[in-house]
Amino acid sequence: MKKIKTGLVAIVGRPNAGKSTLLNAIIGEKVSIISHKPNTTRTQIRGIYNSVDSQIIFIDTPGIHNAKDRINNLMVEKAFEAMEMVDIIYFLVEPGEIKGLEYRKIIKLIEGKDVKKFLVVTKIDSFDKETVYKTAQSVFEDYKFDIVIPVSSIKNINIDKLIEVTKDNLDYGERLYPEDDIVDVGEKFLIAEFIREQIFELLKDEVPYDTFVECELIEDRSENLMYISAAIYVKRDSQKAIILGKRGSSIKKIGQNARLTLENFFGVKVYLDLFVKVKENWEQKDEYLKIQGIL
Ligand SMILES: Nc1nc2c(ncn2[C@@H]2O[C@H](COP(=O)(O)OP(=O)(O)O)[C@@H](O)[C@H]2O)c(=O)[nH]1
Ligand SMILES: [Mg+2]
Repeated sequence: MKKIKTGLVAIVGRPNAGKSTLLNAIIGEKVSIISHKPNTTRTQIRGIYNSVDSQIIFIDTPGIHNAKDRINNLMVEKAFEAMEMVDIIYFLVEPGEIKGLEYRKIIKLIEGKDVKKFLVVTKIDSFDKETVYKTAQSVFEDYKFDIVIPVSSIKNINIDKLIEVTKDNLDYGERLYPEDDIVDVGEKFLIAEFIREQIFELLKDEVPYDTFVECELIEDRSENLMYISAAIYVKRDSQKAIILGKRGSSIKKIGQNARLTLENFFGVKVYLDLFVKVKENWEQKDEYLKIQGIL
């Protein structure tokens, strides 16, 4: 059998640093949801990169931030857990990012880990070279990373290079997943995430944070048509009204957008049925956190 490079990489960094977007750029498909709001990713998402000479498992994590409530605490724990078992840590920093408490926390955490560490400066398409360089230099002063690499996930700059350098830093091993797998989460989880992404995209304030989605049913209605039903959970009646929108306009938009993402991903037509359910204090109940992979 041909020898291949294998390993695990954790992608860490502050909320909004560009972690999920980088994972998608590496995998070449949307496997992790993205939004301009911080803390969209709630649990570890594993994307699997496959090539003839490698299989690398990338773990996208919730951003490390100062958690105040239970759900946020669990999210931060997931990010820490991810760092425990990997071969390489990518620390993502946005150019010009302020070195806050979270930044210090991550630096401190990675200092103690006996793994390779890459400093990945993100979003270089929208910053000038000077800012990118200064950011890299200033972070490097705090910690001597093994590799420093500036990238743009959106403009696909240096992504191939990042993968190459990653391979160089991994050992030979065996494939853990079939070669055509790109994620290690189930379809239902992924579908729920794609719907949740639209809620984060389209709704304001605290509603997205008080929401979770459970995909209840998937049925292949024909070779080219997939039926999906999913429930959107909120905490209060007033939030249900917001999700629905005037004469159902809001939920319709969420459904339309999510359907496009789903059709793109699965390559078939999708019929998507969405419901809204009110479940007060769902974040206190383990069964609801388990559905979301947080517990
Ligand atoms: N211009 C630019 N924006 C990016 C890039 N990568 C991510 N973003 C944006 O940064 C925001 C946060 O990205 P996301 O991947 O969700 O960050 P995460 O919280 O670290 O997972 C989103 O609005 C992305 O579109 C990039 O390479 N270039
Ligand atoms: Mg994310």
